[in-house]
Amino acid sequence: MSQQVTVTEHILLHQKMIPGATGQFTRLFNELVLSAKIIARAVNKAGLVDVLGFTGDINVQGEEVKKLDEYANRILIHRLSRSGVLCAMASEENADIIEVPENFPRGDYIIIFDPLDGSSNIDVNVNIGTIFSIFKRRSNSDAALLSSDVLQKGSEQVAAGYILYGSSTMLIFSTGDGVHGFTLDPSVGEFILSHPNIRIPEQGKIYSVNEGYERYWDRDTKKALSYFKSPKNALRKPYSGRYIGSLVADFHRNLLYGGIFMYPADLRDPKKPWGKLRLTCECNPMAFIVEKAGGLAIDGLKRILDIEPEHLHQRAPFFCGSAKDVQVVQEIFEAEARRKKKK
Ligand code: FBP
Repeated sequence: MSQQVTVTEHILLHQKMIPGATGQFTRLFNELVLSAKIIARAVNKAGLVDVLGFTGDINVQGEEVKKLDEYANRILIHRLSRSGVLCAMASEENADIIEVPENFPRGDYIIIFDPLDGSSNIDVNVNIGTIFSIFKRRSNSDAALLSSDVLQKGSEQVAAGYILYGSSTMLIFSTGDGVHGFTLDPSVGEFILSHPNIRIPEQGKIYSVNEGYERYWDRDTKKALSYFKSPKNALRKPYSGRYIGSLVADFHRNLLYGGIFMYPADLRDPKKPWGKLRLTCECNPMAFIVEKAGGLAIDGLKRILDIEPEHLHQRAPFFCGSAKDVQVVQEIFEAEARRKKKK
């Protein structure tokens, strides 16, 4: 029987490699893994229990809240509070920073999460996921927590990843040294290492974007799309278009096959010309993963992980995937920026 490595073993091995490690991270990760198993159980039998449809509430994003989204959010907050190593949490579903209840010990870690990504696909049994981003507080542990502790640049993440609830449940993450994939074996209830050291192909062959919004895009974004659809691109044939509408699912496919995911800025609402995806709980963790796997993530011009967040629910244009594909997009945006400068 091949050597089966569980995620807990993997994290303990990682902990051994960190001088002065306290075990705090392992305890946090154990609660995250337990939350994933509980949410996966609800997702797997969603059609049989009352977790489909809406709760009737509207969240801080102005979106109708899905029951499974609310359930996943509750499970994560409940379990993570009990890790005893957090000083704060933040969720896509909560307007403000979530305090750790007084009656639980606290630590120096901060976790930001999107409890259930791909909410438009929840009720139709299409892949959805949970996305997480982990930081260490910067201010002194004895002092009051500062918003700058939570609003750190993505490059300061100590770990990030996602859980994909699909034909199988997978956990993909990085603590900085490589990207690793674990598959949940329901028969033993353990996440087993199935995809060690994932590397995204340098050259992609797939583009993922909601072309339904093309009319609202700027000229650079349209130019980028026509590059991927042109037989004159580096691939010498049009890329294949794939769009599931769940960031985790589209990202995961491109991570393994190579390609580019794009959620560009658009002018549907001129007051909000920066696209849909949230910098702190969607773009930053996915950018961390793709970079550790050899890819790139930009907002058109700037590296996503270098963006200084101004507020918790800030949105950013997102171009992410195989290095050569993202570089093409960056060159198009930079050429336009140079042209404008010359004017
Ligand atoms: P949620 O986290 O609310 O699901 O929003 C994010 C998301 O669903 C992404 O997973 C996906 O890539 C995108 O929105 C789909 O948006 P659109 O329907 O506009 O293409």
